[in-house]
Amino acid sequence: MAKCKSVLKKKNDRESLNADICDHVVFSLSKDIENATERDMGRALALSLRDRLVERMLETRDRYRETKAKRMYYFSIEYLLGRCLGNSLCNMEMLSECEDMFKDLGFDLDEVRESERDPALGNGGLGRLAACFLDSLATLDMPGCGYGIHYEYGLFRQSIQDGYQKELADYWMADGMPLEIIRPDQAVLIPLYGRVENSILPNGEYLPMWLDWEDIVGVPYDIPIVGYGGKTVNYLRLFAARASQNFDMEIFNSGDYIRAVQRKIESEMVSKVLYPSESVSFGKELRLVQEYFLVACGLRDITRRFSAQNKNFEEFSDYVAIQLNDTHPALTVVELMRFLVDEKRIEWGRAWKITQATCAYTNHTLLPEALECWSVDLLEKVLPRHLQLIYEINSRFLDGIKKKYSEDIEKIRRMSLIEEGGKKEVRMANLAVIGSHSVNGVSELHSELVKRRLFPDFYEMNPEKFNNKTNGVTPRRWLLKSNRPLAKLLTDCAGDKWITDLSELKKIEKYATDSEFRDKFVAAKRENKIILSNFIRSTLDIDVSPDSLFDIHAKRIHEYKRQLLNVLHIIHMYLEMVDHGREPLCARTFIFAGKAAPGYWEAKQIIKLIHSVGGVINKDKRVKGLIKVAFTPDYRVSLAEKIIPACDLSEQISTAGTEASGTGNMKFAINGALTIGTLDGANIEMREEVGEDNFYLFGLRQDEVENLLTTRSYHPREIYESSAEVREVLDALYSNRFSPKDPGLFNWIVDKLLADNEQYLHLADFAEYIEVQKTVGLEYSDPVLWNKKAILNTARMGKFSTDRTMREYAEDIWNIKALKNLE
Ligand code: 26V
Repeated sequence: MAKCKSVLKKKNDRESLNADICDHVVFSLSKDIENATERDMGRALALSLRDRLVERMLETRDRYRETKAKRMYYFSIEYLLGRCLGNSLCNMEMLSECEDMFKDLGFDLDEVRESERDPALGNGGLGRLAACFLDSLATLDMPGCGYGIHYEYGLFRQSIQDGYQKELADYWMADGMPLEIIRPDQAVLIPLYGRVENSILPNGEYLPMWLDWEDIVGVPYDIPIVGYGGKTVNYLRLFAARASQNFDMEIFNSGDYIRAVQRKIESEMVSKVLYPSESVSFGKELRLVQEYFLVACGLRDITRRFSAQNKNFEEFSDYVAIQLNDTHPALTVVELMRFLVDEKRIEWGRAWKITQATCAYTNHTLLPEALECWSVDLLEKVLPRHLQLIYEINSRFLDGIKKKYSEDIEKIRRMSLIEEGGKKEVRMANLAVIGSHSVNGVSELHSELVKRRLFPDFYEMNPEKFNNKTNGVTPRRWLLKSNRPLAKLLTDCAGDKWITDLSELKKIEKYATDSEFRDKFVAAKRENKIILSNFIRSTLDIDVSPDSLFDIHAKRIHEYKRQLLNVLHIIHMYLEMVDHGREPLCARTFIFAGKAAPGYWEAKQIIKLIHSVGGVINKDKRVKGLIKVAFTPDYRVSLAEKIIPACDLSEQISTAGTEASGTGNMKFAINGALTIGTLDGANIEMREEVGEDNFYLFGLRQDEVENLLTTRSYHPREIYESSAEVREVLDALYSNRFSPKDPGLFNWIVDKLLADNEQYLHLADFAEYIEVQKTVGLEYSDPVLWNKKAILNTARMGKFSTDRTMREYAEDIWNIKALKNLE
């Protein structure tokens, strides 16, 4: 526990804030206060907020320094922050006050907030998890900061033309980012390319020298991360690539000015754009350079901070923990070895122990195509010294295995860092495992599969390394800020402790059958549904009724997430109605949202399918408006904040054993949606918590899936032959009912679903999915029953706060402690 020595000068009362905003309008924006627009006021507010955050950030830094606290650095190639202004105001407990103040000044703060661009520096779950972690660390007063890349272009924006996804560039910084702080004085120099010269010192010591490298500069940009209550402000440090001064020297020498500037521009390419996740990106030189850039900038920053307080690198891991968010920053293991061995001249065995004690690795996917490998040739070109080190690490590691397991050649081949087939490649996952003291998965099932399916040999050798850390989400952004009607109701009935202790919501269990509470709960949901209906009407020109069941599937488009299964159900409902005259048990609005990787053809076709099916159903008079389908484009954090609070039924229907955890599933349930889902990822633990009566379960279990696939005994054509429902749906697709102008467009889907051993077993789960969906319709028609279940979902999701997740990492992996500001 530390005592705060600095006195905060900036006060949060209305008068001080008002004065600061006016000052910023004049002195930062150079405008007269009378002529300030809404946008100017928004910027001035952000700058005034920044002043307050900076003060607290300096205080937090002093607190950590003075206590010589061990710090955790989260290394992640992606962060999906979402808008920062509202969230920071909310955590500073200034949001309502600012809203009132803006209203008095004649402005609408909601509109100002709507105009902020989302920094979309991530693809999906992995990046958003990192952002939730940072929020929780700051809220828990823990010394934990994020390191990443300051991409100029974030994840592409998605527009829809004629039902097809079109990608647009995301220049998120167009209006500047008022909250960030650029720190050119802390820039670091990163070498790349070149060659290694092996020399021997007179004393016989081997001295490798990395020569003729090119260098780029990493310039840090800090985004303050304020914890709830405003006491602790950590930061996310993002590095932007800049050309080094050495280029200017070359310009002077060579006289070829334009070519030299060209090279300057090329070196700044490193942080130009975030890669959208898809397997084809492996092998791309620029991506490898990005990964190294993050690691090298991060480690230089950390070692510099460490050196300022402690000269003895033998003690490094007593003060520093580094969490590798998937394998993207796995080169940390090699870069830290290079630093300790080459620069600090620490003996190899000691250096390896320090590296392992510092690093820990989280796996986020089981999909084999997503496991990173880098070709030896590319590594040799970009990072020649690192390749040497990788060989050395591997050879010592394999020596150990040989000693332990003598001559099990197959085992040695599997565990080697080098894949020897055809083109030699380095397996980044193996590197991350052996260079870390902890390897974790992100849900109980996933962590079991990490041990059994991904790394059985490593698990056998070091079972103590492997552990589970079930994901969570931050209740601040995903309930307090994004669902204010529900948040208010919860606070009114259970007090406000839930904001930092989500398990407090257990207190509302007793209201599950209380009609007064239920009415208010329903009213809050309805308010959110009206907002979303209006949004859908105004952006898509689709009329949806807030009284219908909102059935929502929002996540990246991928075959394993089975948006196709959802569409098959919609088609089934439609055919039931128009071909058989059987009306659904309740009116439903199917809402989809999600981006497809630009190179993932099937996923893009699924987006087209959703639009085509929606196009036919939405305008078919026979449906009488009982089924509606809407695809809300450009899914991103700010859109998720609109969609999730309005959901009745959350689709979490991946094939068992494919979704590592999911975090959208948690956001929906906390906001009072019921889940229809498989026993996959964190669904399993959610169902345990909310109770099996309050979760719509269907589908094969992971072991059944594995059995079908490994014995190659899944023959979907048999299902087609024996099930009239399946036949009708697939025949409708094949007969161009949803693609009259484009015959054959969706035939590939039918062919794929009917192919032997179709990987995601869509048809195997179809019948049960349809059945359980019927139960959903039936129960939605009974509001007392439905809302009891919905209330119990909100009440029992306490486990899935990232506050719990972060406490577990802090205790079991990082060994870091909370350091409160006691003022
Ligand atoms: C997926 C794919 C699929 C196609 C081939 C290339 C490729 C590359 C990467 C990925 C997934 C990236 C890792 C990721 O985002 N995993 C997600 O992490 C979340 C946070 O732990 C977790 O909730 C999700 O289940 C998991 O998919």
